[in-house]
Amino acid sequence: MVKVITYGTYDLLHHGHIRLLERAKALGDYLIVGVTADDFDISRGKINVQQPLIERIEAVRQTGLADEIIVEEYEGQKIDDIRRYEVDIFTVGSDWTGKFDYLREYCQVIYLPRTEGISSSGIRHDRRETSMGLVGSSAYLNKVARESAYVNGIRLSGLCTDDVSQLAEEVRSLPLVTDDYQRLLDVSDAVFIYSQPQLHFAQIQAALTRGKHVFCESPLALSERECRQLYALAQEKGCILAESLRTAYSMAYHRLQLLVKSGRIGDVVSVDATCTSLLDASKLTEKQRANLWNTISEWGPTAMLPVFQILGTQYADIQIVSHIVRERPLYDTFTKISFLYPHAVASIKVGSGVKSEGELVVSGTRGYIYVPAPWWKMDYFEVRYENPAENKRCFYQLDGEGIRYALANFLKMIQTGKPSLYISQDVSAAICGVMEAYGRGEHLVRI
Ligand code: C2G
Repeated sequence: MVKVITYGTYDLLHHGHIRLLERAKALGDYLIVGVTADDFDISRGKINVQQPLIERIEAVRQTGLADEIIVEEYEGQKIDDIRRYEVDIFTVGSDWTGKFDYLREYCQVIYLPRTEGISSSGIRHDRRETSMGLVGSSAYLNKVARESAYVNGIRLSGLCTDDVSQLAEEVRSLPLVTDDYQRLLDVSDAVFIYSQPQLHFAQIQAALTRGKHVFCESPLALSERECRQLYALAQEKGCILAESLRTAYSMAYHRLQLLVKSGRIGDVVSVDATCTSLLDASKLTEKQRANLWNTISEWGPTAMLPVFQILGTQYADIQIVSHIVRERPLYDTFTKISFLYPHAVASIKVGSGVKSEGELVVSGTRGYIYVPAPWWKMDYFEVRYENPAENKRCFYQLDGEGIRYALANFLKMIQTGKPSLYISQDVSAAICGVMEAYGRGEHLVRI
């Protein structure tokens, strides 16, 4: 019996895939098809896959061409599989010609002519592109513009800003650059908002009112009530409203949460997150200084994310200690917030005028998780125990600081109509609640 093996993502199965499988089957008597796992695709840069693994496996099974289906999960697995299943022939489409010659050591390698004129990325792209407008003046929008190129199905429609001085040429040369927000909405299906926090509520409300989807940097609003009002409006309008906090969409951060929730470090007693980045405001123009976010807005939501997602949003008490250098608008250079829970405590430290170690530590009754700085762009963390021999190191792919994964998830939410599971409305509202308390000077001690 001649055994043949082939591998693929098989996203949005099309006739190009099926023709490949038919010809692969014809090469022998028994065809094994390796379907790539979601993580494996992300690790090799395929972040736009629409269907989860289970759906892609089922689509291949439905063709009736595979005698056996396995999952491809790691780099180099092909060698293991060829030896384990005693494969005679490895085959794959000619777009991979030369890439798998190393397998000739284990079996025959045949590249089959690729079917021209069809591809999963083409189907994704044709699935009604989403035009997305950028809102704000921060240099962060330059990264968003660059990262959006990795997400097929998103097209940048334009920019609404009152100051282009920090924006790169590729942003300034978008089809529409205006300070008229309604004009940007005219040409957009969705907006990415990274403007001043105090503008978020009105900008989100205006976009949703016009049936536009919104991806906005946290905080969505400066009060819990307004935040929930926005989510209610999004639901009423059938639009997506999601937080664009890139950390929430990174594989490493998502897996960290799953490990914690699975009890691997026992009961969590403390979560400590620090985010600092020194800012030299003296180099900024007057306009840039006026558009600066205060530190609690810039870093607070990111630092609060693991606190609220691991310990929940129902803290019993909160204490805020802040170094405030300006009242109107409020500007802090360093803020520490402590949250008291019935059986746990959490603290965040954020600073733009103070430098500290940007680490995240989740402390439990059996062990703890340590994420080195800059934890908010994590691609690695350690699970540590009393006996170091039990320690576990976890590595994950993180390209482009994670912004492309956030954008890919935003697009998926728009296409499926299902809001994000990455940041719940309660977490989003809790963040806004802290911003509200801070703004009112509640629970606040000045240093
Ligand atoms: N294919 C084809 N014609 C197309 C599209 C795809 O012959 N128009 C072939 C590919 O060459 C591949 C298989 O169909 O052999 C599955 O393609 P994809 O799902 O795009 O996955 P890909 O990552 O290209 O698969 O490690 C090997 C790779 O996983 C190969």
